Amino acid sequence: MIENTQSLLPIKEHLKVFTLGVEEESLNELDRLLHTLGVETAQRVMAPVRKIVAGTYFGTGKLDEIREQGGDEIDLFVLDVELTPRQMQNVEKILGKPVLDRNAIILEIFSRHARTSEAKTQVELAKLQYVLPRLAHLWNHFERQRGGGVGNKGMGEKQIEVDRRLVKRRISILGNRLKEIEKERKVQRSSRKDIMKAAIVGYTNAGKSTLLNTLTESKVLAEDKLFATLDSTVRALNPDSHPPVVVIDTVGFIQNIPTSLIASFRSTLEEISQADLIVHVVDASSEHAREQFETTVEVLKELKCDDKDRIVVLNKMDLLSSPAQVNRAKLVHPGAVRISALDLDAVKRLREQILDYFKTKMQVFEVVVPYTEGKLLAKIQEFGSINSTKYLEKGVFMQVKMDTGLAQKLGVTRYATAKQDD
Ligand SMILES: Nc1nc2c(ncn2[C@@H]2O[C@H](COP(=O)(O)OP(=O)(O)OP(=O)(O)O)[C@@H](O)[C@H]2O)c(=O)[nH]1
Ligand SMILES: [Mg+2]
Repeated sequence: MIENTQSLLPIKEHLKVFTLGVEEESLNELDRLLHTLGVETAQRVMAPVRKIVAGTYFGTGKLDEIREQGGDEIDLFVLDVELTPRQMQNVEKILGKPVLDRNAIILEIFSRHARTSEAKTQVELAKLQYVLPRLAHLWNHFERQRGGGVGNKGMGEKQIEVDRRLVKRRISILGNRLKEIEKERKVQRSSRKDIMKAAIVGYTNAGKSTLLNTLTESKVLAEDKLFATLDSTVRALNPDSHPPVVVIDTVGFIQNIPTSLIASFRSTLEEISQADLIVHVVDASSEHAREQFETTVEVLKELKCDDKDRIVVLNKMDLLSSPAQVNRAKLVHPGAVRISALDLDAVKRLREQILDYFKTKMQVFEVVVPYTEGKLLAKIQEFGSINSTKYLEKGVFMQVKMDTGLAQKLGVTRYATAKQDD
């Protein structure tokens, strides 16, 4: 039975991988994804496809060529496209070696990096959903890993049937577990519903976790790895601010992200849709800063979060040396805040900008809270900035600056007649 720990890649030291892609930038990224898995590409070929061949994606002539070029030394072919189960099986027959696609590589990275039980459940589910329709041919990879030979064919087919049933059962267990986790998350989220939230989003490796760490003085794992973060961490802005603001670190995006992954990470990604403000971090030092910026914008659109207020941050500015590089970075998004997440002063400026954003969303209200309404009084004091307080016969009169949405929820609806400063 395949488990989360079961690698989709053949287990072998110094695995020799041949990558085949249709687009240069994406193929380079595939090499980086493989590098994250500790695998270096031995050979690579770019072969733009004018018309996708239904059964094999690439033309069979091209595939024959690739097999010849790869020769005996190749252990695995990775195609930088999304292959249907049937295509994968057909291509494997032609190439005579194990074949994986881009989605399998991303899934493998996710499964190795998952740490929290939520992330582990989400990834295992996505992985099994990927494996199920491909079990017949992946089974051979797994069987080799188990150490046994492939055995006699009849036995193999029986075993595949058993595995298929086990995988289906496991998918349903994981689905239920995820529903439970989602419920818990909802409870956690509702306890934060009155607090202002800024979600840090962006392409993988942009520096999101590093920025969260400097903004909130925490120690979330930040690494030079693709998809180092798979779960969302919530931290209060530090030093504490008024209004209180929490910052949320999120899983990074990548082009052509497998849709099953997006679906199983729904509850994690939902943190973004609950946020008031999106802090979109871009790695300004990447050659592909603009494409990565656009991919993130696209994914935000898919998550229906594109209408949210946003601050764009060009990060890693410390790595740009020439004015030409700086100018190129600026073009990614004129008006972006330029920082290095490692530079405390720059991060402090960004912090001010985030706070200013929340302050502009606030209005000055006047309210008289009866002495019997202790809870309401406490909420107003916690989330608002009190300009003045008077103790009247009917209750406490306050002139308070607070978020208009929250004020409405609390039933504080009268705007102050004379606008006041802080
Ligand atoms: N020089 C420099 N390096 C940075 C900066 N910000 C982040 N890094 C480095 O970039 C790498 C990736 O940073 P992370 O914070 O893990 O990136 P992330 O966006 O959280 O990545 P994922 O969680 O994988 O999506 C780490 O090695 C960081 O030390 C910066 O402003 N300057
Ligand atoms: Mg991270």
